Amino acid sequence: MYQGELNFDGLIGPTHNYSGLSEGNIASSKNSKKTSNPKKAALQGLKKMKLLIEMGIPQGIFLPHERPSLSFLRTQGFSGSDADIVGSAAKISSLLLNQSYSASSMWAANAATFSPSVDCQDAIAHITPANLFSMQHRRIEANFTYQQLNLIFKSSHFKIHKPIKSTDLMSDEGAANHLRITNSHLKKGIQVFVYGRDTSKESLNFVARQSRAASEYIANSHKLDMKQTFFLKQNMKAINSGSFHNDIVSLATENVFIFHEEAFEDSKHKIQKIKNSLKAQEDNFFIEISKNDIPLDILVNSYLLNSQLVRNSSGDMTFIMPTEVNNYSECKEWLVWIKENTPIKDFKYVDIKQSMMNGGGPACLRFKIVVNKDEFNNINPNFLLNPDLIKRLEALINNSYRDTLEIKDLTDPELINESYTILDNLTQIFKTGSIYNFQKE
Ligand code: SUG
Repeated sequence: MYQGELNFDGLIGPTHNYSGLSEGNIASSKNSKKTSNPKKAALQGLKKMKLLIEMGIPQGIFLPHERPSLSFLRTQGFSGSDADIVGSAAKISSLLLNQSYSASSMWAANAATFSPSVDCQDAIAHITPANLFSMQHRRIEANFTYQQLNLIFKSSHFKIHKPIKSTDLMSDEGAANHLRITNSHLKKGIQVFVYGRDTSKESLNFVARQSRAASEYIANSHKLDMKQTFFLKQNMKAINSGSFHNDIVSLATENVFIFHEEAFEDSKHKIQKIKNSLKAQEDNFFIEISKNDIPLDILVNSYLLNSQLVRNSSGDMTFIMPTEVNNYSECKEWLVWIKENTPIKDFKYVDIKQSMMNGGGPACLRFKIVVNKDEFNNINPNFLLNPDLIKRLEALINNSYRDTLEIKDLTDPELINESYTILDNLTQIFKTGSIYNFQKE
């Protein structure tokens, strides 16, 4: 029976496209209106999941959300048949149509925030789905994420909260702005919440997506020990350089915490406070990347820290990075130093270019949790990847996903049924019964 880290990746949906919907996300803007390849995207994502399984780390999977979201378009005033709704949205507002088609639920790091039971004062694991208030195309993910979490995690062992009510002051983007430092996964840890703004407005070039009030709300409702909980503010420079989530400029796994010098405001002082609270424990690796070694813009372009850092079977750590890291000599030099001076001894590179072009690296694609054996037993096994499920998913993707999707294709009424048929097949493979609106109507 397993205990420790496992990850849930979002299966990339059949409508993956480049609409340029995320202001402040440099890759999303740069690749706006390019042609996407949903088939390649989904296979690349699956291949990354297989790598984790090969390393002995169980891998979970989230189903794609219903796209197009006709219920969202209805709330915007469109009505009639499915084709009427899409047709009139296409005429009146291509932005609304594109939002309704976004496959952004693939970035599971934004699905929710997780606190393992060992950190929570009521000794139960807590999960809060993100309300994703800041971006309209992402805000529509929250309800289905809540439903799906309830399908996967048994309520006897996991407390699934409702997403925080969406307001400007309560803006939550999930685990992408949350870190946990501990000597080993199942020991009590320190939780660090990273937020972009204290108030509803702040003078930035880009949106600061996570609000402090939302982070505090989650820390309280997860019943965390406040002596072991910290709140760090993102440095404005980091947000303005394109770090729209903190997981582009820092990461933590067990006793390794890596962060860029310019990731946080008042960094030296705040990090020292975290270090002090760890005093009694030995062997912590707090690794600061200086701007002289890797300037912020190179860190953001390479996605070096949007990587998965996992404990491997030999007891060392493996760093799973996007292949793009190889394009930057600064990153390569830093990796040489890392290998010599830290427990990170093994490097693996994954090609997830289709997701990267929308600003989603390896860490964005996964929702990391830590469970004990009893909790692992209370996860719905239908959502855990195994060789048979991989084969069935590969067959479905190869047979029914498109290999090109242009933005103008989103106006094609045929795409509605095509997407829903694939989702319907997925519910059969995952044995969920009817979970999408189109299956209930
Ligand atoms: O929210 N991109 C996502 C990328 C999320 C990355 N997640 C983490 N850093 N954890 C976002 O900006 C682009 C959609 C488009 O342009 O079509 C998008 O939503």
